[in-house]
Amino acid sequence: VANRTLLAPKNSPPDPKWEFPRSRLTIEQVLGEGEFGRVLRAKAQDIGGWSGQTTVAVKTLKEDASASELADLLSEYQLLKEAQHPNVIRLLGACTTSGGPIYLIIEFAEFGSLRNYLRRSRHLESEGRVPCSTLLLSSSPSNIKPLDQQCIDPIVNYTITPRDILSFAWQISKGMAYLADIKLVHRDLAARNVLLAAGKVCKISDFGLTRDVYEDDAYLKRSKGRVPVKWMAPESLADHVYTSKSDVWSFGVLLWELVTLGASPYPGVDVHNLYNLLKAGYRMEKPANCSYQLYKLMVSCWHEEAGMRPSFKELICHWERMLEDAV
Ligand code: ACK
Repeated sequence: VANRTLLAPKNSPPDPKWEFPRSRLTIEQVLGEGEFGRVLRAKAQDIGGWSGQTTVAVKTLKEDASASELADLLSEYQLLKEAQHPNVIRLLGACTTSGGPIYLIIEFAEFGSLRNYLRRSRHLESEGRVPCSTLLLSSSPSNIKPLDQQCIDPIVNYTITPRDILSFAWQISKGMAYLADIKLVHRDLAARNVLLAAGKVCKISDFGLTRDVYEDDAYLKRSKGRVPVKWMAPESLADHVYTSKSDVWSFGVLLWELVTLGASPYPGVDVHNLYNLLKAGYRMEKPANCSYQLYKLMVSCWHEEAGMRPSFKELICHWERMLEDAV
């Protein structure tokens, strides 16, 4: 028997612009599960302006989810309605009527999460199956092998070139600059929360913790269990202050994840010691295969003073310059 909290609250009328009939949705398989959420792959009949069957992803809650997780999902629903950008995951519809679980229907990203994609590409490397591997971002574009030297499909889909890394950073910065513009603070930016769609297009996702920014540009967090400590800025850890500049800090950690092909940040550091280490000036060191130029940008995102960190708009300019140089 489904937990009542998973069902749509009876007193909230469905939004006619987004409500999608459950009868036109066919659930196919579970793509993944978090602590309280579940992502399913499904086929939707005539959705998002397309006629016929479209593969979609469906976000829902697990049976043991609480009222606060339901609130997060509903808040994600509201925020996704507002966000329209090629680098932000697109909402296609929702099933919120009584008689079933709440479903958020979002676009399907064929490569899944960026973190898993990065890790998969690493496995191919270690198996010696990918000829265009080493991420010597510090050197010239000569380490980007021409297409004909890459492996054939499907492996080629998982190859990562230095240019891809720059492109991912650029795309994520564009999506984040857009969110900052519409006054949304993500609060959980990490490689696990970016999806990779066809054509290696990055889509910022997982708005469960996202909030509208208050007038003073800071958000005071509700007390909650899930805290992505290793991605959090010192002011968020100490005072629960979240701004677009604390998102920039998280983006710096995401850059480190990109360059290390999905490694876990601050290896060996206990989360309980992290705040004191950061306050004492400790930062992650430059990964071996990372250029000084890229490391400098990463470290600039980790400036203790939020105001001294670059904005996402400034970061976009840096990526564009670096991408030009890498041609
Ligand atoms: O790396 P993955 O296969 O990609 O594992 C996670 C899992 O669900 C739990 O989040 C996948 N996932 C989430 N949203 C989507 C989506 N919109 N399209 C495709 N896969 C998704 C994610």
